[in-house]
Amino acid sequence: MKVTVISGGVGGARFTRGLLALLAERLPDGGGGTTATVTVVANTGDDLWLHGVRVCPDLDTVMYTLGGAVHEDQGWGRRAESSRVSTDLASYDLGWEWFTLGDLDLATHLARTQLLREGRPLSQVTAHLCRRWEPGVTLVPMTDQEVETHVVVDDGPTGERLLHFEEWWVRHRAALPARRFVQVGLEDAVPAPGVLEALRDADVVILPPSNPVVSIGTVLAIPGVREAVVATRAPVVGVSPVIGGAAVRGMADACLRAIGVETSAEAVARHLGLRARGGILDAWLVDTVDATAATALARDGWSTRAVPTLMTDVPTTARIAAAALELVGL
Ligand code: FO1
Repeated sequence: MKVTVISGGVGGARFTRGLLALLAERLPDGGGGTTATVTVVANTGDDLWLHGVRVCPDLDTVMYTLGGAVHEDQGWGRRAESSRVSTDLASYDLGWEWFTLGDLDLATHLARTQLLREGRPLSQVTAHLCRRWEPGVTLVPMTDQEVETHVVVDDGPTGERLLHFEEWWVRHRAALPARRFVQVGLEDAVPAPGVLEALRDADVVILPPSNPVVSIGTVLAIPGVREAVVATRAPVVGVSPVIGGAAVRGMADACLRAIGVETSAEAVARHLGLRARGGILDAWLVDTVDATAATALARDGWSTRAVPTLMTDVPTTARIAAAALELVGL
């Protein structure tokens, strides 16, 4: 079975961890893993240059989470991390106190930057880093080109200014009202090698509970990707990142507000759209508290179901993944 997941950071990584546990149970390879092949197409719009190194938050969150090295409470960065280097950099009055790199994490960024400087594309660099972490999936950036999400915020009564997504998200906790999001570099971007094939050849395409705007939306904005999702023969099923009118993680509601979408399981589904009517989804899994959303969507031709969707631990997440697959007959 070929599964393709379109992922942001924490939500997508945790979902995929549960999915792998489910697949190991259903399609065991005899060594604790699975004969199924999972490709994760990850958002790289959060990426940035800092202290001369390339930081790829969502790629690293998936790699560390599936590689067993993630700082579990944070959902990003390394377990058992330290911050001697970032503290010392601050003594040079360099860096931002609101976004720091851990010492071990810095090794990943130095390795990635060295390989990039040798002329290797990000997809090959990511494959190299994954040889160490063995995430159990093929982890592919959405594109090998630099595409960075920036946020347009008010600047005085008439002006507006552009902030890198990480500054808006981490420094300002998404509290500055966002007028819109801009993917800087999008016009020169093409899908990374393997992305379109993973969507075309999949037996199922899953949209995990990642941020539908700045994570899923950014991946879909890469020229050719959305079209590949619409065209795939595989069923496309999504898991709502909104439970009971609130974003489960992060400040997805601030992103939804910026694009005029209500923070509800039903509104996010309709925003992504039913494939039969020009959208990208065939099915949408919502939480039990949003059963009315499931009913409303079902009335409009959606394949939906309401189950507990809070990813509290791996076995629970495996059950969520099973419900998502079941929704599309797998
Ligand atoms: N998030 C924070 O809230 N504070 C940080 O200092 C921070 C540092 C950081 C370094 C590397 C990295 O890969 C991620 C980091 N993040 C930090 C998380 C990051 O904002 C998120 O992973 C995503 O970009 C948003 O989903």
